[in-house]
Amino acid sequence: MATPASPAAPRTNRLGLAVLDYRGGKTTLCAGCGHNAISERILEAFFDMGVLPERVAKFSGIGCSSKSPAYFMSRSHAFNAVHGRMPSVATGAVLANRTLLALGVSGDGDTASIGIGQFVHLMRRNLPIVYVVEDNGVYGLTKGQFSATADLGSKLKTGVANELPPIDTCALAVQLGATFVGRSFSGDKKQLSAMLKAAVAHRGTAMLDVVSPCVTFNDHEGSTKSYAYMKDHDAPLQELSFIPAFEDITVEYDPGTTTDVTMHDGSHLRLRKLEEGYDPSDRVKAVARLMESARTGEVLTGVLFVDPKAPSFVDALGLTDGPLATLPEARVRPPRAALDEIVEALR
Ligand SMILES: Cc1ncc(C[n+]2csc(CCOP(=O)(O)OP(=O)(O)O)c2C)c(N)n1
Ligand code: SF4
Ligand SMILES: [Mg+2]
Repeated sequence: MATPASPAAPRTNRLGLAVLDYRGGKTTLCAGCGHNAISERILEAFFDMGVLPERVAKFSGIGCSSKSPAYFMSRSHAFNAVHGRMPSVATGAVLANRTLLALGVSGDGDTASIGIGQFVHLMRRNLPIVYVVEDNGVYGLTKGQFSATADLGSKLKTGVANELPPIDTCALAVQLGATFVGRSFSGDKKQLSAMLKAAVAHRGTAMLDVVSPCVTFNDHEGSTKSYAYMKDHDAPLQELSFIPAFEDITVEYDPGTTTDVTMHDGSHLRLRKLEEGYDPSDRVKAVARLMESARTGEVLTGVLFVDPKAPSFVDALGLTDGPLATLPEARVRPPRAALDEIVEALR
């Protein structure tokens, strides 16, 4: 008699961890919400990259999007900040402990409405952080008011039209100096996964604006952040593939149409151009191309800008390698002679 097959062992990553080790609490968001799909892509990216969950610090503000870090990677550190104030909390944490891998999850309201002041300063500092904006064009948590990323003329379910022009978080981030800027769609598994992995490998600010439809308040006809609109207007700039440093480069390479970006850790982000002449290292053209796409109503997705060589904020500040909390007293307290010198100078 044949012996019954034993259940297959779960797939593990290079740390020997299973996907289960990257899971979080059960989601309380609406079924079909784009944010749930983004949570899945985030945990898969960290699993595939073999990042120890305990090395990751998750930061968020307030909103359905900002609740989502509770639904992945329970073993990581987490801080749910005040609405729109996540960047300053994340900045403090990263400066105090540069060994952490920071992940910020925000919403379009949290980032572009109440949090715009914090967002713009984060973008110009090049703090090492993966900053994801889950962009649905509305305040989902407070029942669907327009946010600052809602397109001009976009309609609420009641038929009310938005009369204000949108803030494009990507154009703003590129213009302010962010060193990795991309836009994706919660429904595009392949593109979003590659972009998240490259963002994790990047040592600087990686800002990803991910169109993430709110099925309850903004997925109707007339909305430009709906599944249907994205299906018809998504204009990908490249086909992306990401090869981590620990894998051999086996993907075929066609130099005429492909740009290969080497990330800090030796990983490769491969961009197979779909649009003739698009150069992701040119800030001016990236902003121009985003403005052009806004005019035509298409949603440009892919890596809009990348500069893997710019010094990060922690490098520029010359911080110590270890967490500040672990520094011995002898390194943080000035010696008696130094204090005496200061007191003497003030006499
Ligand atoms: C200081 C402050 N002002 C206003 C609110 C109310 N509020 C909670 S969430 C939210 C908007 C969230 O929108 P978004 O960031 O787009 O997240 P979503 O729910 O759409 O994912 C607002 C205005 C608040 N919690 N705190
Ligand atoms: S209200 Fe909208 S954003 Fe919030 S969980 Fe539901 S679908 Fe998602
Ligand atoms: Mg929103």
